[in-house]
Amino acid sequence: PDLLYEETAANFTSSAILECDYHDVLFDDTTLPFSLVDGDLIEGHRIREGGEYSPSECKPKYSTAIIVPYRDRAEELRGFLVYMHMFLRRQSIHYRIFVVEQVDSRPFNRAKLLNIGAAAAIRGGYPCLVLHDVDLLPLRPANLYACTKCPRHMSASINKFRFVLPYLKLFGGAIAITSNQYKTINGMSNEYFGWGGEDDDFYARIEVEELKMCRFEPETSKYHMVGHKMPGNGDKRKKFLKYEKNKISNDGLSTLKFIEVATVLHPLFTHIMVDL
Ligand code: BGN
Repeated sequence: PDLLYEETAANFTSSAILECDYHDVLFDDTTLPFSLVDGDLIEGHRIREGGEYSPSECKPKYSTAIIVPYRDRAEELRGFLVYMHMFLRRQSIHYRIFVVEQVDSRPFNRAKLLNIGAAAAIRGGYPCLVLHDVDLLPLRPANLYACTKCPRHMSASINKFRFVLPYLKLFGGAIAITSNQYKTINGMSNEYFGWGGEDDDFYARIEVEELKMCRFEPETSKYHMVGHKMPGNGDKRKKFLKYEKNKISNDGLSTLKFIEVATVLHPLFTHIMVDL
């Protein structure tokens, strides 16, 4: 807990009520007790259009934008949204879920979609970003969706990898990073079309800027991966990683160009559709 970074939610400063208590979240590591019923989720549970939630019984200390790059996985997205709202509401944080969908037919560009979502979240005043794959579900309530002082690799322990971290510098899946840190490293590269490598590039940026990454203990970092994510056949992996500082400033948030096709507020998420 002393890792946690104190952030005030800019838009939620209702002064009369007490700050939320994070003790229960951090120390109750039992299995999740909720049932997945959508009706129950939307009605009477104060999730606002666009998939934004803030507890009303206490003042949240953390304000987090969850950004999900997406294309073509409607069933997974549906399950993800229902599960995540149930999971996140129990954490007494203020959050909003942004789904950034690539609508063109070029190979999927996860990192560029994350940049687009991050830029929207930063414009919206969110101090903390969680960059999150749609096929990952957190299994431990103690895995708080808030930023730590260090950029945090949240999904270190995934069933698909038999709950073992495949390599020490793995920095994909689910990441919590402050908006300021994200700006410092100029976000992610826009050039990784197709599967793989963009997360290694992201980690390289963290190293170049000397931001130390961190993780919670493996037990807390457990995730369930839905389906089987594997590199598609036609995907070309980038075989180079960019470590140099000058390249970082030439490729990232500062050079982000895309066409925003539409943005729609759904009951459970903000849907940003883009042509890369
Ligand atoms: C690595 C990928 C990561 C991926 C992990 C886990 C590359 C870089 C090749 C130069 N890295 O191999 O992107 O997150 O596996 O699946 O492909």
